[in-house]
Amino acid sequence: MKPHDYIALEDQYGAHNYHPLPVVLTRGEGPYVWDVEGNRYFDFLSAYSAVNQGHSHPRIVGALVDQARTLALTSRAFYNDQLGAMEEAMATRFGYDKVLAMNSGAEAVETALKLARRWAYDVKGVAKDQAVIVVASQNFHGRTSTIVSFSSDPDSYGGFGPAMPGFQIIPYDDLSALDQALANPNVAAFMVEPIQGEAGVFVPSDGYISGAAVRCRAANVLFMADEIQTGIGRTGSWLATCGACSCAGGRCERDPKTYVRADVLILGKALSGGVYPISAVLADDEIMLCIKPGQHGSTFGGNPIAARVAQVALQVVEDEQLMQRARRQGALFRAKLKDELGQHPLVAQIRGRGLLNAVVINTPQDSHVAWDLCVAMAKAGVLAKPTHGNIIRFAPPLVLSDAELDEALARIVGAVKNFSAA
Ligand code: IF1
Repeated sequence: MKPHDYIALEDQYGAHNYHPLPVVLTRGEGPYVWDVEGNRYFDFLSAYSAVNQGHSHPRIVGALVDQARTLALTSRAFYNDQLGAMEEAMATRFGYDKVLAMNSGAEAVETALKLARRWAYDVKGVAKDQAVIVVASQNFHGRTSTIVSFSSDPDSYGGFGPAMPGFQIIPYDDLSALDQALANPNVAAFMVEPIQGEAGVFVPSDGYISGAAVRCRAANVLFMADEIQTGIGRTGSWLATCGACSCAGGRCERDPKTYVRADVLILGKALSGGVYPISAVLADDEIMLCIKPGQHGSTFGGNPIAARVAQVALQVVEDEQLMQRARRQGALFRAKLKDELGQHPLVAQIRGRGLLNAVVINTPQDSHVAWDLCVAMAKAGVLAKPTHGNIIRFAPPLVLSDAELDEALARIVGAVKNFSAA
């Protein structure tokens, strides 16, 4: 079959809820993927930051295959011999009492929202059905009907109403808007992305995240960090909320004034290195034990494969020092890109943290330029995808060598320079 045959097949039998780049992939290894005609690409999307450890990492795949052969699924009607070890590994690494394992990111977000409501009623004493959860505009937390209820993107929420009540949207990166929202005693939680991914890798002002956490604590409101995309090394530290260090939050030895610890931490994506859907919510007992047996769960959540894979996927990040690499190579990437393209007429801005970066293309949002540029980069051997029309995200796996990073950079720069010449 030719590439267009695969594309036609998906087009005919698959729902049309995506508009992929016209590349048909068949194999991946480390930072690379190959298409069905044998062309090799640098993967600068990393499945939206799910493959931080690189494609088909041998240790992670080994754990997956071995556990699949041994015991795949029990349901949570019984104990299994892998889940507790995964919970312990995560709780100690990130510094929380308890872990609740789910599958997709959206499910973990839903879990956090349900936890916040239960905590508001059971601990904070908010009157029945009055709890409010505050979120930021331009957020992306997933696709469920509840989550899209508090999206400010018409593509996400439009035509899917009625909206779930009990949410308030405030501007991102605006502490005085948060102050106003927190004046309402019914507020249960503030949920926020430390860097907004879908919004176009929007990095907030210094002090925004720490300021938000401090304000939430003072108002007896849970500070909930959605680190599904930013966590697990991507931005140069275990968590983006914990700034620029490489320790996990729970073992942080830095200044407690700058060190931010979310009351509820939401993880997904790279928690499995991309080989399996695994997500988790972490919180202390006062919050997590608000949910009692029978009140929340999932057939697959916390299954033995997931539990085993997550342990190895986290260990790989530590053993291969992926957060240190993301921090160092991210700085190199932005510096070299600014050097080569900073003055280029197509480039409006280069921004990001660690290896979560974006280039804002100097065209209106509804122009095809960023898309066409991604097609040109694909032809040059680098895969990336536009978001919001004119922003291109650059988020490679965290396992590139410096030479590979340079090669990918040369291809990106070449594609941009030739593109404008064309
Ligand atoms: C798609 C974006 C990225 C997320 C944060 C929760 C979720 C996501 C911060 C939900 C998921 C994905 C989903 C993916 C596109 C992608 C994305 F462009 F839409 F925003 F990465 F930037 N919180 N993000 O980023 O996790 O349920 O998908 O496991 O195709 O919708 P999920």
